[in-house]
Amino acid sequence: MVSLVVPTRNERANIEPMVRRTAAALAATGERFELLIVDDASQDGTRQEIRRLQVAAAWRSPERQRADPAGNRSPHSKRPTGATRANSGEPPSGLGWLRLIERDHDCDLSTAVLTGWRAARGDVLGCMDADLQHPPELLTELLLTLHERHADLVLASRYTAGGALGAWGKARRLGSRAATGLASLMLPGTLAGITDPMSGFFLVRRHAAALDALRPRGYKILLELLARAGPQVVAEVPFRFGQRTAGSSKAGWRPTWCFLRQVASLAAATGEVRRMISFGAVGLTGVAVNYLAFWLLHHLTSSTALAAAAASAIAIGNNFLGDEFYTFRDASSAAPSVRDRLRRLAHFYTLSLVGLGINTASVTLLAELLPWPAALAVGIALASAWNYFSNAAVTWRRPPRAVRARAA
Ligand SMILES: Nc1nc2c(ncn2[C@@H]2O[C@H](COP(=O)(O)OP(=O)(O)OP(=O)(O)O)[C@@H](O)[C@H]2O)c(=O)[nH]1
Ligand SMILES: [Mg+2]
Repeated sequence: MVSLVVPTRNERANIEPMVRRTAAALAATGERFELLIVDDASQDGTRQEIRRLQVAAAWRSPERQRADPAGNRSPHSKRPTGATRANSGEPPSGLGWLRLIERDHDCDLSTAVLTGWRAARGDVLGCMDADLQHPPELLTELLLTLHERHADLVLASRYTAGGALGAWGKARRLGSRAATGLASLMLPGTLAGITDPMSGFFLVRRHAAALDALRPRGYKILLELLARAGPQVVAEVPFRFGQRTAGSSKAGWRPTWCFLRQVASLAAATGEVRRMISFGAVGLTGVAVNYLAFWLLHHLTSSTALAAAAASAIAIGNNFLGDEFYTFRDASSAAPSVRDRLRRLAHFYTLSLVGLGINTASVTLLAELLPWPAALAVGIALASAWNYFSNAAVTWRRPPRAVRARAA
């Protein structure tokens, strides 16, 4: 059974078409389903509209209405318990239920989805926006892909080949790209190969969702799931993000702030912060090696430039060994042949040279504007950030998790 959670806040005008189209798309798969609408303190009659549909049966797909015009009630329905109020819109003896969960306190998108999943009865859980920006018709393909690809999770992606952002303005496109890029940089292991970790449209098998491990806050429940539950096989289906035609957006600064906190907390939970600290510590040993090597070499050669260049090369080699065998040991042990290690060494040297260039260029430019210790501090910070993120993304790149699904 598929349990699709749709969080709502003041979406009255979208409810009827969303429920009708969703029911038709899920009924087309032939699987039983429940549509759980989790409403947070709507004031515009959203709840009344859902209750109306529960009795009117207008949400049933045309096939279902024909198959069971009498609208018999299902014996499988049971009321979930808990702090939230819920009711069951029971379908004709067959495929679908329409349920409403009402919350009036602690409203938050991610916890709304989790509340829905906790009350859900299906072995496949899902999430979709109510405002039709996620085309419900895609549910049929999502479910098919989940089964065909034996995936733990299938997500609708705006960024994979065939996907699109639709009618978004420049600023919003840029914001979305920046958020996706930041998350991928900060969580390279978790998000390797996943093009749209911010998608709010996906299906996941219950056993791969690890509901008790999730600590959701804010908007990005998929990110939370990918990082904390770690589904093994992820598939993507392209889609074009639709336009909101009714109701108003709840996007704003609060979700942005929540997102930044969420990424930081997931980076800590998945060991990425520890990895950054380790990379920094290895870098500090490199400074000590650099000094020592320069001191020794300066005694052996009369050329200061040669001694400095050789000492730097030795220090970079030291850093490589520390990162290969400690900081990124999980990635390097997955490809331990001499050839792989030499390839990584070549990448590391190349990226370190670029880092040196970044440092030199920024110190040279900033020394005109700032006292030299401040200019040097900025140069070192920029070069260190470059070294870490470029090596995490290239030298010790984690194998991609996503399985590409059919193109649109
Ligand atoms: N239950 C619940 N649902 C919410 C909350 N905030 C937003 N939603 C719902 O979550 C879905 C996504 O919210 P939107 O406001 O459409 O966010 P968005 O798609 O990023 O923004 P737009 O593109 O401007 O529509 C919609 O179905 C909203 O009704 C909340 O606090 N609680
Ligand atoms: Mg929306």
